Amino acid sequence: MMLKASNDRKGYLMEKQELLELRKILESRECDNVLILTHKSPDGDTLGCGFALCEYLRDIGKKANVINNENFPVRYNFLYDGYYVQEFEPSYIIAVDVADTQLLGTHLAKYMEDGIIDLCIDHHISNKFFAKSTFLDARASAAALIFYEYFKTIGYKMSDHIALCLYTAIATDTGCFKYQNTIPEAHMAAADLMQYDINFSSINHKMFDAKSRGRIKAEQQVISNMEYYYEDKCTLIVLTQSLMNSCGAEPAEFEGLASIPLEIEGVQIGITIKERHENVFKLSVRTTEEIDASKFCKNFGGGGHIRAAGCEIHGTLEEVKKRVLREVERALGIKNEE
Ligand SMILES: [Mn+2]
Repeated sequence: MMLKASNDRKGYLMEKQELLELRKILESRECDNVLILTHKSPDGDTLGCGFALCEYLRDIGKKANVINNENFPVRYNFLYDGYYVQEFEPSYIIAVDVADTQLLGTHLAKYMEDGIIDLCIDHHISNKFFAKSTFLDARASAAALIFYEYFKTIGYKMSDHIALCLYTAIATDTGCFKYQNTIPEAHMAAADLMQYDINFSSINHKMFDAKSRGRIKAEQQVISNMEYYYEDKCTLIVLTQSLMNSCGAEPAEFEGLASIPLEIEGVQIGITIKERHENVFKLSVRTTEEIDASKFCKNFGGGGHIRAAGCEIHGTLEEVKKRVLREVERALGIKNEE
């Protein structure tokens, strides 16, 4: 089953029929032993969806585990509080919030081959349709919104912990309900989820306000070294391995730094270049409405959302910068006089 992105629906993000199809799958014998895959450098959405789905499956009598390329970040420990690994041989594999098998990470490389993943539930317009079945809603602010609609549609009584997982996922993927991708349904879901016993203000403090000393140090460094281009319409920050090591913070703490370049007034495209390994860089692009970040990253084989996207570029830092800035020039519509 291949479902197209739904972009102009009111009420249900996915059609009720599609969600009932999903129920048929999840309740089937085939789904007795489910392995749930989340994307590398995990965020609140992939983990929130993973642990919500896991709890739901266990609740309806299935066995389920959640795995990730890395150890689950401590930052999100409230999402896997009480989680334990079950013993079983997986009969069905589900990827959540994963647009491309490459995003699973090298430790999960064995799941990248064609035909291994049975089901993908996602909201990235760039989804590669790698799974046998894909439930994609590109309008959803977070993949968790699809799960929220699913639970509501089938009349499943969510636990407080599932509500916490879904709330966290929606809040984080919308930047606390302020990114362009925030649709009315995200607010409506959040309003409903707030009625469960979840400490939403504590979650939001942890996710958006509280920072470790290492994180503050990293911010200091990237801000003081920020580069400005094209009449300050483009800003660029670089996170090298040596900078990250010098801050004494764990990898997950460097997430979200990509929003800093766009905090400068008048900037239309903010770029974060993060060193993965020698000569391998991860690019995170954030844009205002003038520029399509997903289109921008497609030039380098990446993708994502209209205001936030990413890609990987190989080369020395200088080469990568040069290639990226040439593309920025084009995106800003600057004529090259040479
Ligand atoms: Mn997501």
